[in-house]
Amino acid sequence: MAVSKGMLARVLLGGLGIGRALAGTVTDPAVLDACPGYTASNVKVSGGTLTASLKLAGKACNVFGEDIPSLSLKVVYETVNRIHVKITDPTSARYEVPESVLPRPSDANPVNPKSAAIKFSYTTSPFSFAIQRTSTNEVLFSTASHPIIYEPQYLRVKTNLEPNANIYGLGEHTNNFRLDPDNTTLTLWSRDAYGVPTDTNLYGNHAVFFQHRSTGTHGVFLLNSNGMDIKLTRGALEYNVIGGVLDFYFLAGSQTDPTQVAKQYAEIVGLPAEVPYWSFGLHQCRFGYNNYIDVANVISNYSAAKIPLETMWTDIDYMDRRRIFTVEPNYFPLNRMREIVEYLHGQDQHFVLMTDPAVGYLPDQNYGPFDRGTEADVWLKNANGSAHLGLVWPGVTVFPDWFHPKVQDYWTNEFELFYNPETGLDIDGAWIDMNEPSSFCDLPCDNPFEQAVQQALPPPRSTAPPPPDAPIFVDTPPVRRRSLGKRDDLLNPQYSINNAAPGGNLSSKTAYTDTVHANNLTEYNTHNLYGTMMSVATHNAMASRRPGLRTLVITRSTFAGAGKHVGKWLGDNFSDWEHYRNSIAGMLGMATIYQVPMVGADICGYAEDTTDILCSRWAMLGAFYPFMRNHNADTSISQEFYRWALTTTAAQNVLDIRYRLLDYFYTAFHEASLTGTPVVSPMWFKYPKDTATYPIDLQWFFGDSILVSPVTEENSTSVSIYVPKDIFYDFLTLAPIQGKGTQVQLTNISYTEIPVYIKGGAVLPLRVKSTMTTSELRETDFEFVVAPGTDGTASGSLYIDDGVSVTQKAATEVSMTYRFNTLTVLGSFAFKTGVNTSRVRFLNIAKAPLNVQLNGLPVKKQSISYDNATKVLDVTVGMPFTHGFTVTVL
Ligand SMILES: *[C@@H]1O[C@H](CO)[C@@H](O)[C@H](O)[C@H]1NC(C)=O
Ligand SMILES: *[C@@H]1O[C@H](CO)[C@@H](O)[C@H](O)[C@H]1NC(C)=O
Ligand SMILES: *[C@@H]1O[C@H](CO)[C@@H](O)[C@H](O)[C@H]1NC(C)=O
Ligand SMILES: *[C@@H]1O[C@H](CO)[C@@H](O)[C@H](O)[C@H]1NC(C)=O
Ligand SMILES: *[C@@H]1O[C@H](CO)[C@@H](O)[C@H](O)[C@H]1NC(C)=O
Ligand SMILES: *[C@@H]1O[C@H](CO)[C@@H](O)[C@H](O)[C@H]1NC(C)=O
Ligand SMILES: *[C@@H]1O[C@H](CO)[C@@H](O)[C@H](O)[C@H]1NC(C)=O
Ligand SMILES: *[C@@H]1O[C@H](CO)[C@@H](O)[C@H](O)[C@H]1NC(C)=O
Ligand SMILES: CC(=O)N[C@H]1CO[C@H](CO)[C@@H](O)[C@@H]1O
Repeated sequence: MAVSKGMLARVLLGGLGIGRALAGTVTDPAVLDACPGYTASNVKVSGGTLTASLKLAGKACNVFGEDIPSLSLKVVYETVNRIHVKITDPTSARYEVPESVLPRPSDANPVNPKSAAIKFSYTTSPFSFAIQRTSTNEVLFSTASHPIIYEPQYLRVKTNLEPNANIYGLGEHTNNFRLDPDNTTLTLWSRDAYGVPTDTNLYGNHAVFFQHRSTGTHGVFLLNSNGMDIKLTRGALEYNVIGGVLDFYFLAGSQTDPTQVAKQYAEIVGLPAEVPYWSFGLHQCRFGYNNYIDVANVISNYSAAKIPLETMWTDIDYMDRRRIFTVEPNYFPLNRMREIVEYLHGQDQHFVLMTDPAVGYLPDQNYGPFDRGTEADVWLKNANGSAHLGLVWPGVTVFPDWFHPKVQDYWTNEFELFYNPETGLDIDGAWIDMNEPSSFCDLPCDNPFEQAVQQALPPPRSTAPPPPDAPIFVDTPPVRRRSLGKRDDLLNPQYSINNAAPGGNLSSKTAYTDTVHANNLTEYNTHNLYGTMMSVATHNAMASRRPGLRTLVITRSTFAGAGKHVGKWLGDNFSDWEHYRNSIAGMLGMATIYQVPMVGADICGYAEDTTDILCSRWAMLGAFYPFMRNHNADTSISQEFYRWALTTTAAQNVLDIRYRLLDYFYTAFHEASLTGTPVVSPMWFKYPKDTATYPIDLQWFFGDSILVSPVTEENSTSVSIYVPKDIFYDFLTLAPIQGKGTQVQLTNISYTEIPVYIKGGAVLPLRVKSTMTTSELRETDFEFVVAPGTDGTASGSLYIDDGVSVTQKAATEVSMTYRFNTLTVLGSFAFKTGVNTSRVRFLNIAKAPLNVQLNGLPVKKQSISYDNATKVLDVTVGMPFTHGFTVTVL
């Protein structure tokens, strides 16, 4: 969460209004295009590696500093699908993203360019380069006629784009999933972006885009953590970067399957971490639970409403004066909180607490986390070596320096002390916020102490303390390198990125950009890495508390590669229909493109008041986010799903679907962790030739085959959806729906229903019923639903393991194939599930079968039923799920 009540008006004014006008350098394209660029010489080609020298080709234009006279170019065909193009200044050690933060794939074994799917070509004078698809010579990227500009604090590369180019990515943002190619500026600079306004920089930084054409999909990743504006103007895409080096990865993608480009991107930034099985259950949180009784009552109320609550969360409310690693002794007494955690664990439920990076600056107050960090000297420093002070929830704060060699030990130790199962709060997952890092201090922030008083930080409690001994759960039913040269102006680079923070200053509402880390790197260069580095440290601290167990860590700020360690929520949105809708694009950006698949927005909305209808619709939409959490702000009305009858029913209905699909989705997540295949995808991923799908970001695939098409307008009961030319099946009735490649108007969709279709060609592994916890779900029988595609065949897979261990001793891996009227289920059943295959349902069976065989033997008539209205054939199997089987329909 970003702001307290009193701050809101001011932040909105500063963040969205007067501030913006000052931010952002407007550059005349003609001026930049008139720069001299470079001339290539000394070109050497050896196998899949090309090197060259680049010399300034004319009079320096010095637009935002002095043009660097000579550069080195290195091009490596790293794989058949990836070309690495890197341009550096050989005379200086410019900042580059440290390998410790983002390890690079090796470029030591280049492939033969003749075997590569894409090729690099260049012109010598002026130097420009292009990437083409080898098989078709299609140009994928070309800097022709746009000179490269390379200055100490300004880099510019511009590529031509065809009209109406389909570009996706370059986030984090809340723009449409398909970016407006004619007039969009995307700014990458981590920002505590309350209300996540469109067209501004937000929390995360992922300078990668996928471009899709009916002839194929390719990707471009700029590995650079400095602040930047990426501008899409009619006919071009232009990078304006205020530091670092030009370090591009070009990905061939594929001419037929967009999934390939996602996998190729994962080869660079890393595959996503697996998360515990339970983390796909329902999570509940809010900012503004006043005391331990509130927390206990929410748990009880979910249970009474028969809505399966898997994990209870608590926001900063639990902290003593908002200091991390403390509990408020009267409102959230440790013994009572421990009782709550024990109660949850006793019922196979889970508990997560928020941890912020900023540590209260509290010398001589026996505040261990500050004293121990000071002793270890792990704080981010001002240029003169003193600890840099910010202003966050507890008042004046210091910030951990995630580059410090002792910071991991410090952080792990704090986690072990406070989150100690014996003496503290035994959390199952971690939630990390404010890690841009966010600071409330207004520039110049000369006196944060004074501002702490003005802004009333920490804020006083608004309610009286509860009785210390209130009964709870009474009637509850169970359930790196050197830094930039001195001449760089770390506070005021000449090119101003379009930072939306008040005044546009890079240091606004965050740590000063001239602060330095232990390895001498500056915040100027590494700001965009802060949240991801905290993520890694937190992941490691959790792993150290719970050796061998997978971790669930949910962060706000991310950089490329974050998904390898943590998940992410989409930040402080509003309880309104626009944010309900654009959460889908936000999720697709993270999960499909940036390889951060454990993602979701705050369901029912964070700020402002939701309504029963919005919350019902959002509960259902959010059940198809990978990470499903209801969360809201302290000044909003309560919005737990049980607050309205309508929402209770909507949540029950959709959790029934989500939980039955949980193993299907878990299998998709496992696949993602092995290959980078996205766990959710836009429609064009599945229908890459169908141009009608390219702009769609209100429908998506959850896993490989579940098409979700929510109602999108306020209080409406109808929606116009696109149904591709393919066969689908209604998830609830299982009746076939023949898509014609047209828009279809669905009407009379009640506030407790969401249209969910199965894409033909899938065999879905479902649990036969949903349950109140995911552990109980794991004891529930399976059924298989065979949904034939237009060619009459179907297939699917199922992966099951213990759900919690990093290393698995045994896993069950099953494939399901349906062809020639026979379903074949086979594989390894090494992980003992202890459950049965209850039944198999075959969809779109034209007429009642004469005979059904299980493993070649006839099935008794009473075990077969056929519904000629829906064309569903239901075959009771009732066999232990310990070995393969076949079912044949004759
Ligand atoms: C581009 O977008 C900006 C910001 O939304 C707007 O002010 C401007 O008028 C647009 N320009 C064009 C040519 O559409
Ligand atoms: C729990 O439910 C009771 C009964 O409906 C209600 O009075 C109370 O406000 C609820 N409390 C919370 C924290 O949800
Ligand atoms: C060091 O720099 C900080 C931030 O500019 C300033 O507040 C502080 O007074 C300086 N300390 C000393 C000892 O000069
Ligand atoms: C940005 O803030 C820093 C720190 O207060 C200050 O030194 C610098 O001059 C500011 N830049 C602008 C453009 O206001
Ligand atoms: C950081 O810079 C200081 C001063 O230039 C130098 O003494 C120190 O060794 C450097 N530290 C590292 C880790 O490079
Ligand atoms: C939608 O419904 C909510 C309550 O259910 C109501 O408050 C809101 O005014 C309605 N909106 C419109 C546009 O009718
Ligand atoms: C709308 O659906 C309800 C039940 O879901 C049904 O009773 C009603 O007849 C339907 N109305 C129309 C106009 O189809
Ligand atoms: C289903 O089939 C039975 C037997 O052939 C027939 O009597 C019945 O009318 C059919 N029902 C429908 C809805 O087609
Ligand atoms: C703009 C915003 O709403 N913030 C997050 C909240 O939800 C949207 C969609 O819900 C996400 O895309 C945002 O990142």
